[in-house]
Amino acid sequence: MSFIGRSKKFITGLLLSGMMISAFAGCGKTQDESTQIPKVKYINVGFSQVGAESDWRVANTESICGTLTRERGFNLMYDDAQQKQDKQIIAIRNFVAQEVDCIVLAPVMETGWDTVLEEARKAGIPVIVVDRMVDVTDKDLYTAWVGSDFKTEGKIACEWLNAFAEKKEIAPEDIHIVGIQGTMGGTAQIGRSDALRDACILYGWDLLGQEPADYAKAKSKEVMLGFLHRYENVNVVYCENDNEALGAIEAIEESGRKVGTDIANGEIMIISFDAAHSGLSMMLEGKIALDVECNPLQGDALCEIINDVEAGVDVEKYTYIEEKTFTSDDTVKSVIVDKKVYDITPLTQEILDGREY
Ligand code: GYE
Repeated sequence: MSFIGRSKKFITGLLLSGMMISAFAGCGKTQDESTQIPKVKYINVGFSQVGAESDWRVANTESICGTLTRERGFNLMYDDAQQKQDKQIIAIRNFVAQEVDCIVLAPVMETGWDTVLEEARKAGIPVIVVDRMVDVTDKDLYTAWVGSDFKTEGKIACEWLNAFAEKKEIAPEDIHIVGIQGTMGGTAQIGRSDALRDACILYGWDLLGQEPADYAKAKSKEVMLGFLHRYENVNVVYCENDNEALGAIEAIEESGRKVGTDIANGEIMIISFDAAHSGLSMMLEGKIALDVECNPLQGDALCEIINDVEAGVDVEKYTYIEEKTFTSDDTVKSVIVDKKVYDITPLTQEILDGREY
């Protein structure tokens, strides 16, 4: 279905959906620009993003919005759901009403998508899922998915901690660890939290507690202050993203403790995910020991998939984005997860300066 053939309906849709029009005024477009009717045949894409909760999310939005541009043949409608699933469902229904060519969904959580994705399917609109996954009974409700292997990210972090402890001759029962979790029910949280729980059982670490902080710095600081109050012996903090790591560091320092890798002598080690600029800067200061990258630059892969789908070309169902792991401490050079070797790169200023986000 081309956009030109149904522009009248599209205009009506836009006029009816005042709420959506205001939401589209993101992604660097002005409201007027984003609602302008394109004169040439663009691919109309509706993008429902989780929110702007973290540095990762901001980089992800910039990557997708910076790729699905007019110059590349797209007319992008962007909706920020402020971390609310019901807002995402409303956005998808509006995209369907406007008969977009394709819907891109970055779901806040895995469950609860069957009905609305069925509505998109009935309207003949392909749905591409990005970042976290959707847990639906019929996998054909979405055409493709692009994102990261979150469970593997978690396993890399835990294998690193195990190898680090062995090299430093720290007994497993002397590892007193807390987990600061992401938004509950999203694939990133599930994968990373599960990996930690599994490793604690496998290696015999003392898991003091796991609590959610929605990937946000302020909430994480609060959670960490609570942990410090309850568990004087905590010596490792497993933060499920960099913003949480920044909050945990503030809490630790304000309560008079020191962050670092010398956990046998009272320091508290921070493990984090994303490898955003903010997290890696803290690593260069020696405050984050390990940061497993979660690459938010999904725009190019997504652009290719949408073009293929529109051209009727078969696409891969799952596309994983490449990622690295960085450390402030070169004790461990690599780890093996599910028989694959993952290098652990000691971070330098030069590496940080050369990164895109
Ligand atoms: O790690 C976190 C973000 O789902 C991978 O969500 C994403 C996570 C990311 O807010 O920073």
